[in-house]
Amino acid sequence: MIGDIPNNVELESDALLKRALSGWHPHFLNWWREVGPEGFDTAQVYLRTAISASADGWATYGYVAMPEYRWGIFLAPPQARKIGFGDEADSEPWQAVPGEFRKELRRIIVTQGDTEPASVEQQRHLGATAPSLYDLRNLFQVNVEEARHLWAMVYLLHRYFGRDGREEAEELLVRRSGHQDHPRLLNAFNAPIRDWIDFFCFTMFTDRDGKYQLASLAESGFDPLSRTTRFMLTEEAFHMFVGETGIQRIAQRSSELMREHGREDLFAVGGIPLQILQKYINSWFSESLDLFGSEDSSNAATYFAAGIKGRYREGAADYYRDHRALEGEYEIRLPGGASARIPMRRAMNAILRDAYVDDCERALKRWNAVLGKSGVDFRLYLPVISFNRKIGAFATNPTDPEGRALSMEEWIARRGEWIPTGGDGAGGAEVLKPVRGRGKMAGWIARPERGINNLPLDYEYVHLS
Ligand code: BYC
Ligand code: FE
Ligand code: FE
Repeated sequence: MIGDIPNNVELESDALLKRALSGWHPHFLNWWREVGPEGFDTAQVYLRTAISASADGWATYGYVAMPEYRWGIFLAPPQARKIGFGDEADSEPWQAVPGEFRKELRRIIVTQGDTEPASVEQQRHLGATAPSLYDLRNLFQVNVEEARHLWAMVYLLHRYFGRDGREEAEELLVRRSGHQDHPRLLNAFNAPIRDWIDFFCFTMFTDRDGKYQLASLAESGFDPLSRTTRFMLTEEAFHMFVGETGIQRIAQRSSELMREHGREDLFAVGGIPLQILQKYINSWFSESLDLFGSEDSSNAATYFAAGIKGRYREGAADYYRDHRALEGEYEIRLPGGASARIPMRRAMNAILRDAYVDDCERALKRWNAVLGKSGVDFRLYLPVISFNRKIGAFATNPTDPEGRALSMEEWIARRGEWIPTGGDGAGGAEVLKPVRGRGKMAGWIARPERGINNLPLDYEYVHLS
C-alpha cells in the first residue's frame, strides 16, 4: 500500500501524488523482480532502512526479504539558505519548478534517475559469486538503496512535473542496462559488471561520480532537488566505503600472497595479480570520467547560470569566492600535450571532475600504504585523464595510461594490455566461486576490519532459506 511507505513528504495528505505513485509502484515491483538481485527473493537479509530524515537515527537495522523492503521518500530537513551561485545568486530558492528551466531540470532529474536502476541491473548476477555473507549483504544494501534513489527521482517527477513527469517515471523502468534498443542513458551504466572486482571498482569510482553529481545538485536553486539529493548523499557514503575497502582488501590479500609465494602471478595460488587489479582500476576510473560530460560544455554553463547545478561544495564558506563565475578562465588539457583556457562557466564539468580525481587519488594513497606496509614493491595508480575516453576532447585521440599518444589502430591492438579483456577476470576462477559459510571469506580477499552495525564478522548477514 502506497500510504504505508516511510516518508517525510506528507504523502498521506497529497492525493495527487499518492495516485501517481500508486500507479507506478506495481511497475517498480515488477521491475525489481525481473532485473533486481537474482536468486535471493526469499533470503532474509540484514539491511538498514531509512525511516526518518533526522541525522541521528534515520536508519533501522533488521532482517528483511528484499521484495518486502520498505523503500521510502525522504527530503533532508529544510535549511535557511539562498541560491548560492549563477545569475540567480542570493535570491530565494524555488519551491516549484521555474517555467523557463523546466526542460533542463527535468533532463537532469531523468539522467540522475536513470543511473539508479541501471546499477541494480548491472549488479543483478553478483549474488551468485559473493566472497562472503558480509559482502553479499553489502551488495544487497547498495542495491536496495540505489532503488530508493530511483524513488527519490520519481518523487520529484511525479510531484513537480505533471503528466510528462509521470511518463518519464515509467520510462525509467523500461530502459535496461546494456539493452540494444533501449539502453540506459549514460555509457558507464551500460557496461557489464561481471565479477566482484568490477563491483568494488564500480562502487569506488562510479558511485563516487554519484557523490560529486549529487553534491552539485544539492546546491541547486530548486529546493526539493537540493533536499532530496542531500539525503541521498547520506546513503552514498556507504556505497563508496564498500568500493574503497573492497579494493583495499584485495590489495592486502594479494600482497600477502605475493610474499608467501614469492610470485606475482597469483592466479595459480588463488589470488588476484595486482596487474589485473590495476587493469580494472584503469577501466572503471576512465569510464567514470566520461560521466562528467565534456570538459568544455555549454550545457554545464547553462545549468550553472540558471542556478540548477552548482559546483562541489559551492555553498561552503571556505571553497569558492566568486559564485557567479562570470570572470576568469579554467585551464583544460587537450590532445597532443596542448591546453586551453575556457570561460569558467563552460568549464563546470571539468571543475567537478578535477575535484573527483583528487578524491580518487586520496584512496590510491591508502591502498599503496597497505602495499608498502606489507613490503611489496608494486604500486597502484590512476591512469591519466586522456586514457580510454569516449566523451570529451580525448574521445578521438587515444593515449596509453601514461598519456603517450596512440593511433586508433594502435589503441585497438594494444588496449588489452591496460583494460580487462575476456580472460583476465575468469583467469582467476576463484573470483567466481561463492563463499557462503558464516564468518568464511574467499581466499582472494582479506577480511574486513569489522562487521556491520557493531556485529561480529561471523554474524549471519544473509539467512539463505
Ligand atoms: N554517456 O555538455 P556535455 C550515480 C552526452 S552517478 C553518454 O558534455 P553535459 C550513480 C550529453 O547528454 C551520477 N552520453 O554533457 C552511481 C550531451 O548530449 P546532447 C549520475 C553522454 O550535459 C552509481 C552530449 O553528450 N548523475 O548517481 O554537460 C550507482 C554533450 O554533453 C555522456 C548525473 O549524471 C555519457 N557519459 O553533462 C548508482 C547528474 N556524457 O545534449 C548511481 C545529471 C555526456 O548532445 N547529469 N553525454 O544530446 C548531468 O548533470 C549531465 O547530464 C552530465 C553530462 C554531467 C551527465
Ligand atoms: Fe544512487
Ligand atoms: Fe550509490
